[in-house]
Parts: sequence; structure tokens; C-alpha cells
Amino acid sequence: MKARLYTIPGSHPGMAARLMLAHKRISYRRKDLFPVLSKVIVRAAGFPGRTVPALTIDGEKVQGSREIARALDRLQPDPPLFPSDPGKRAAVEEAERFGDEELQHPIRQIIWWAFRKDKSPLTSYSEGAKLGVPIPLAVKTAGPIVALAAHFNESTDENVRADLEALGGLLTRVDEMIAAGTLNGEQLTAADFQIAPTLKLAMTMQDLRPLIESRPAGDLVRRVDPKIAGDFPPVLPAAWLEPLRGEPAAV
Ligand SMILES: N[C@@H](CCC(=O)N[C@@H](CS)C(=O)NCC(=O)O)C(=O)O
Repeated sequence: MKARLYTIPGSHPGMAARLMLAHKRISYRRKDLFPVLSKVIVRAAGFPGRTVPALTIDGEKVQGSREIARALDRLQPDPPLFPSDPGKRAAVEEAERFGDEELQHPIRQIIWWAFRKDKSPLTSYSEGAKLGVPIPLAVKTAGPIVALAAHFNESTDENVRADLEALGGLLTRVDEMIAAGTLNGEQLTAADFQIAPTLKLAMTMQDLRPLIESRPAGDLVRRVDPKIAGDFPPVLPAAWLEPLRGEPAAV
């Protein structure tokens, strides 16, 4: 099977696609793109939308982490990404939807807000990236890309503060899905591969890591082990983190 994955270094849905390809043992070529410029490149490569992950596989173009999960199961059913039992599959699909539609974006908004404040941690996030230019140069010239990415993702103070207010509830939902056996069950599924990279990206931030690592969500991240590099020293205002203090560490 001939496959090529378009992604961005540190992209959490991009990592979901990488984990699913690895789960299927499908070898592929990876094209790492600069954020923002990625929009133009994936369109030029013939995909209908502007986001990564985008995958060319056996001549087919598949875009979006959830679409990629389904395409991979269709093209190579074993090992599956969804349970065969209809009830369990519905629960996994709902967890996957939650991961994509509710959990992914707040973390994206928070991290771009943080990079706009401080670009120096970018180097740590670029570890292992294949951008086609030396990483120090990429980081040195990243200012306009960071500003645009923060703008396109609406990483405003107001939105990030609201994201942090809601984050405790989102983490509780992850823990509940783990307790129900929908996530981190016997067999890893598309939902685990969707959610663990987002949690891992959040855990690259020292402000958020202690809130996640000690709860069941942290166990899921350790098991799935998404290789998202990066270490962001404290950057979020203490008052914004206040709603997360006293969050129950487990359900
Ligand atoms: N939720 C979708 C969208 C992914 C998405 O928004 N990816 C970001 C990178 S993490 C992206 O490509 N951003 C560029 C843009 O929005 O144009 C998925 O899971 O595939």
C-alpha cells in the first residue's frame, strides 16, 4: 500500500493519523508542513479542505483524522480501529467525535496563545520534524506564522480563558469514558488514538501537565505514547488556571 501523510510537527490530529497508520502497520512517507503554509500546500496537493492530517493512500485522498480512521479500516480491516459490537462501536464513535469536535480545538487555541507570548519553546516542539530547512532557522523566522496561526485559531485572551474554565469538565469526561471502558480498554481504538495526542499536547505545557498526568487520562497517554515533543514552561496567568485547581484527580 502506497501512502503519504501530510501533517504539521506537533499536530495532535496529525499524530492521531500517525498512530492509526502504525496500528495498521502501514508504512508511509511523511510530509511535515509549516503551520499556516500547510493550508495552501494541502489544497495544492489536491485535497478538498485546508487542514492536516491529509493522507494519500492507494491513489485515494482522505482528509481529516476521523475520515482517515474509516478509510484505514476499509482498506485494511485488520487490526480494526473500531469494535465489531454495534453498541461498543457507537460508544467509541461518540468518544472519537468528542475528541475531535470538543477536545481538539481548545488545546490548539491555548498552545497558539502561548506561542504568541513566548516563541522560545518552539525548538523543543520541532524535535524530529522534517521541514526541509534547519530547525534553528525555522524557529528564528516563525514570528509571522505564529501570529497568523494564533489569529486563524482565534487564540484570544477571552477564548483561552473560557477554554481553561471548560477544561476540567472535558478531562472529567475523558476519565468517565475510561471508567466505562470506552477509552483505554482491552484493545486500543480510533477514539484512544484521537484523544491521547490531544492530552499529550496539553501535557507539554508545564501549566497543564500536573492536572492531567495523575488522573486516568494520564494513564491513557502513557499507554498510547504519542510522540509529540515539546516543553512549555509556565506561561498561563495564574488567575486563568484557578478554575482548574481543586479538579478531582480521578473519578
Ligand atoms: N478536526 C480536524 C481538523 C484538524 C485541524 O484543524 N488541523 C490543524 C492542525 S492541528 C490544521 O490543519 N490547521 C490549519 C487550518 O486550520 O487551516 C481533524 O481532526 O482532522
